[in-house]
Amino acid sequence: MTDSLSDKPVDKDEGLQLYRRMVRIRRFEERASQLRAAGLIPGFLHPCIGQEAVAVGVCGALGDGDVLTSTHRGHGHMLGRGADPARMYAELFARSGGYNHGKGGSLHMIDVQLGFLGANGIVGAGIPLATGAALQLKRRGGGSVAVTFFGDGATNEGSFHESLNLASLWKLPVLYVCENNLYGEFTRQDHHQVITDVAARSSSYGMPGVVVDGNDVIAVREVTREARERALAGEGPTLIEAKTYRHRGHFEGDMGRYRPPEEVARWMAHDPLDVLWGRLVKEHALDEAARDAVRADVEAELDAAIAWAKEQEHPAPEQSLEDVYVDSIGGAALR
Ligand SMILES: Cc1ncc(C[n+]2csc(CCOP(=O)(O)OP(=O)(O)O)c2C)c(N)n1
Ligand SMILES: [Mg+2]
Repeated sequence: MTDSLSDKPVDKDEGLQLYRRMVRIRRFEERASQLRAAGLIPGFLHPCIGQEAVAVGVCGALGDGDVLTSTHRGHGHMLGRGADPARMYAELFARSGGYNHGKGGSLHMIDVQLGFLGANGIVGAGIPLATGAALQLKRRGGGSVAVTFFGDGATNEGSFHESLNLASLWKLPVLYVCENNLYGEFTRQDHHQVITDVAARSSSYGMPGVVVDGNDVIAVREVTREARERALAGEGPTLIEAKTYRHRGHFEGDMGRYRPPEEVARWMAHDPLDVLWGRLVKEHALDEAARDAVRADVEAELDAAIAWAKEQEHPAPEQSLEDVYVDSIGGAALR
């Protein structure tokens, strides 16, 4: 198991692009929170605010043919992969223009064209899906990898252990990315597992395990690149543990009061957006005006996305059985 920190200089344009992507995720979710409070979004939202560097760092190291599976906290992963915020908002608003035609919501968003094989409401369920996808990628002759995001809580699921075992045995091109935000719902990590570093679990499966500062987007991108190269070279999977923290509760409406205030304060002071911006200021002398310009740009993009999504219709009742699996007494029918 190794630790990884970024010490290489950051290219200015690349750094700005990564910063912009993180701001887009943060503001997408902050605005979603407001829109939910205003009654536009039915159903749950699990914000990843505070964890943006994992999504952006990992996705920044991937190729076009790579595929990903996500979790219940998946907006950042999907935006990091390049999804259209307008179609995501439409999905959250339960409108036909959404990624799932308004029938899936936050927990089921998918864009196969982007290789984004779906958010997932079942904890740990994306892990075997990515492992299976990696088997298929290998059989097709290589050149691409599968990536799966999951939380610390998910590493107690059988699906995690079974997947890592087979992927290691078969040397599958898959990257296991654990976003260790120190909590599974309302349960602190030391109340649900005795280890501190989830990456230590890699040793049981004979694969490398890497701990990375999950709030340092450059470091995350670096370890992902290395793991991807290893996978493409036929050397098999890597378990990456990104230490991070969610700024908010488990879902919208949970105030997160089970967390010690000093712990929250410590992590808020290590905000992934500020970590990167601090480096850009130090290395490229960027000023507040440059930061404001990025923010204004993202705000305008999200204004347009929300306006478009609000204009979309809800699916008509007669469309209820389209695009879904339907169990009927005579067996399963797929429309
Ligand atoms: C199989 C399964 N068990 C329990 C739940 C309820 N549940 C939803 S999120 C969650 C916590 C997951 O924690 P973690 O994997 O650390 O992800 P995080 O929420 O911290 O991102 C639980 C237990 C579920 N959705 N699926
Ligand atoms: Mg967690």
